[in-house]
Parts: sequence; C-alpha cells; structure tokens
Amino acid sequence: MNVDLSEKIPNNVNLSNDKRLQRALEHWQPSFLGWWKDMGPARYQENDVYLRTAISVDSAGWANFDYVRMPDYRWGIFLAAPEKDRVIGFGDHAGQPVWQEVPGEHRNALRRLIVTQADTEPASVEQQRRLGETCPSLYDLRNLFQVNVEEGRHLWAMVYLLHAYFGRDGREEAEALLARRSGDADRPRILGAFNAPIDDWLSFFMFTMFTDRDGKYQLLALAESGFDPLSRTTRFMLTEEAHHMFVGETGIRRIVQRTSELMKDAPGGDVRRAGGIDLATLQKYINDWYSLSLDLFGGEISSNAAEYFANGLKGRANERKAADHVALEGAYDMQVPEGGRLVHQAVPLRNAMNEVLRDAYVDDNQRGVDMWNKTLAEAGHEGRLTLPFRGFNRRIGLYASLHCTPDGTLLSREEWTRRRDEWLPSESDRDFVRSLMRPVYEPGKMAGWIAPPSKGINNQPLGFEYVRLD
Ligand code: BYC
Ligand code: FE
Ligand code: FE
Repeated sequence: MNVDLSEKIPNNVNLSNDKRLQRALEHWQPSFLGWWKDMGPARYQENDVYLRTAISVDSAGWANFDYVRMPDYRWGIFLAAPEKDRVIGFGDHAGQPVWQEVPGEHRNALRRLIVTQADTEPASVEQQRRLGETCPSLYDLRNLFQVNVEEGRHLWAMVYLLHAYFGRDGREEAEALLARRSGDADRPRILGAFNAPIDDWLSFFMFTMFTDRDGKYQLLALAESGFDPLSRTTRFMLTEEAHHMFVGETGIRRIVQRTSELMKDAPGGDVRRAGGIDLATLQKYINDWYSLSLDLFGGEISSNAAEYFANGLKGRANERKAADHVALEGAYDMQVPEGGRLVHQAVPLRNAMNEVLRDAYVDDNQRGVDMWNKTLAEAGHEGRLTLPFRGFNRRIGLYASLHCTPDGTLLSREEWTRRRDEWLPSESDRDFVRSLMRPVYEPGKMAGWIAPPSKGINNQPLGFEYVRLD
C-alpha cells in the first residue's frame, strides 16, 4: 500500500485512475492552500519544522520524520487497507455487506456526519493560529505544528469523501468548509467548542487532552460505519490522533509536575508568584474544557443518534466488544433533571447512543486525570485534580437547563451567577495565565511554568532544534 509522493496529491486511492475526481481535488487544493496561508499558523510558515509525514499506511511508513516548511507538507489522502468481506457490524442491516457507494436513502445523514466531522479540523487550526508566538519551548512549538498539519490532512480526508461520493453538493460543502471561520459571528464553525478561543498554551493542552479525545471517540464510532470509505479513512485518522492526545495529556502532566515543584520550593508555596500555574487554576481550566467537550457528544437522548445506529452509519466505539449489536432491547439508566432534581429514567438503548459513547470518553479522561494525580501524590502533595459532574456547565442536552456545582449540587441561577468564578476561569485568571505566556526559543530550554518532557520526538534529544528559527 505505497503512496505515490511524486503526485500533486499523495494518495493511496488510485487518484490518477479517476481523472474527474483528480481534477476536482486539484481545483480545491489552491483554495485549501489559500486558507492555510490566511488561517493557518500566523508565523513560521517559512521555517523548517521537524515533522512527521505519512507516506504509507502500513506501520513502517506512516511516520516519516524530516524538516519541512509547513506549506510544503504533503497533505495526502490515505485510507486504511480494506478488510476482506467486511459486513455491517450493527443496527438493522447487521451482517449485510458494507457499502462501497452511498446508499440513496442515507445520503443526507452521511453527508451531514462527514461535514460535521470535517468542519472541526480546520476550525482547530484557526483556533490555534497565534499560539506559536508564545511557545514554551521549541519542542512544544513543533508539536503544535504537527497537530496543525495533521488536522489539515484530516480535512483532506473528509473532503476526499465529499468529492468522491457526493457529487455537486459534496463539492459545495468542500468549499463551505474553507469559508466558515472559528468564532465568527456570521459564519461560525458548526460545533460549540470549535468556536471557543484558544489563546494560551494551557487552553491548548486542555483542548488536545479533552477536545481531540472527543475526536478519538467520534472517529472510533465512524470507523464502525457501514459506509466503507468512511470507515477506512477514519481508521487511518485515528493513528494520527493518538499523538494529539499525547500532546495534551503529557502537556498538562508537565505543568502539574512544575506546579508540584513550586508548591514545595516557592516562598510560602505561592505558585503564582513564582511564575507557575496553581492547582486551583488548573482545575478551573479542566472544568471549562471538559464541559465544553462533553457537549460535543450531542444530546443524551437523541433520535438522530438512534437513526445513525439503526441505519448502520455510526456505531459505538469498538462495537465488536458489545454483546448485542442490534440494541433494540434493554434500556440505558439515565439521570434526568425533573422538577429541580435528578431522577432516574430508562431510555431505549438506541436513543442513548450519544451517552454510551460519552461514557467511554469519560472513562478515558479519568485515566488521564489519574496519571496527573499520581504526579501530585509522588511529590507528596495532598491536592488532587478531578473531572466535574457530567451535568456541570453544559450547553447542549438534558443538563443545559441546570445550574450546578462541579460535584453536582443543584443551584439557583442567582447562586450560579454569583459563584461562577469559583469553578470556571475568571477574567483575572485568564489574564494571569496569559501573563505567563512568553516565548522560549532556545533549543532545550523551557518556560518556567512547565517541566521538560521525559523524552524528545523520534528519539531526538531535548536540545534538538525542532524548529529552525533563523
Ligand atoms: N455544538 O440529536 P442531537 C474532532 C446540534 S472532534 C453545537 O443532540 P446528534 C476534532 C446537532 O448538530 C469530533 N451544536 O445531536 C477535535 C443538532 O443540530 P440540528 C467531531 C450541537 O446529532 C479536535 C442538534 O444540536 N466529529 O474530530 O445526535 C481537533 C441536536 O442534536 C452540538 C463529530 O462530531 C454542539 N456541541 O449529535 C480537531 C462526528 N451538539 O439538527 C478535530 C460527527 C449537538 O438541530 N457528528 N449539536 O441542526 C455527529 O456525530 C453528531 O453531529 C454530533 C451531535 C455527535 C456532533
Ligand atoms: Fe483531526
Ligand atoms: Fe486531532
């Protein structure tokens, strides 16, 4: 499964055999590059960055490291190898052969899923475009750009599907993906979290921890799809996604480590005065990004999700592990707000699929938080970080109507408004965090609020020149 890198658009889908598709994508490419120039990283476009580029989808070839200028990155179209005799794994069509073309009756739903997935990829690049100017180290600067170019490639992955399988309206959607802008009042990105600003590195690490992890779970659910090209393209995206979450999880672990040191060593244990990020501030940023990211799973009770499942379009993460792939029997025990309290309600399983996926996501996050707490425990500190109650600070779904504390105690609107800044970053918290964001460009050096990583990228030393700045 090698890739012809001499082609304008590297790919393993035999693009040169389909002239019409090739022309359509070659037409879209300059628009993409124009968008990258306008909305991609605000600086450093001319600098050499030590990047990983996928040159084939097998384990040996998908991670090829070299210095590249970002605009020269080979954004390609790579699908995981087809599985022989693959059948639909769940829903009403379980056991039937997967589709290689879009079934007419599911066309709108599939297009919508693909467009929603696609929209998040350029959105994240837009959100992160100014971070390079305040990087805590060259190592981190390189990781930011790695994430950015790969999100660009994920956009390519979805645009390929739109162009190859959805005809004229697919091409129009592909144009629209380059026209929406994160945070723009008139033409915002589709999903909430992708319009929130990411203007400091603490937010960046929270985003790659929590929001990219929504990406992981949505991609796992789409990898189960009966529409085989969607399954194959998302399966390959997942291999790249792992690094994005690594950046977030280890980024915060490094901050926690530095904070632990300062709690011991700083005069009076005053972390902020010593130029670090105190645990209370870290907790508020967790509360903020975790709740925003929980919203990305959609409503707890969703007829959209039930239909996606029934029709074999979007499954559960690792559907194979489920005992019953039809899910017509059984119910999900859900906590539902009713008359000022939470009551249990049995929800038909198919209608609870968003919540089932969210459960897997919550567990995965908890594992990461446990790692951070291990760092605190090993340093002899009593303080711990936690994930707030799932209904905390939600804007989508059943809990959007609630006001509650991070531990789930219900509050009146007045009390919520009065006490909000105890739980979420206040303007002054944000100002403080921003005040720490001064760039460090010397190879091997780190900003004072974050510990160095335990090792470099691709076995390179920490002092390696991950980005050549001259
Ligand atoms: N913000 O039945 P409901 C990633 C809308 S991240 C705004 O509750 P459904 C990445 C919803 O669209 C992964 N609107 O929800 C990470 C619907 O609108 P309409 C992205 C929202 O449809 C980092 C209405 O509310 N992939 O890859 O079951 C960096 C009621 O819908 C939100 C996907 O999302 C929200 N948070 O589920 C880079 C996968 N939530 O119909 C990349 C594809 C819901 O009333 N998308 N709404 O206009 C989906 O599977 C589903 O669309 C959702 C929503 C899970 C998002
Ligand atoms: Fe992505
Ligand atoms: Fe990602």
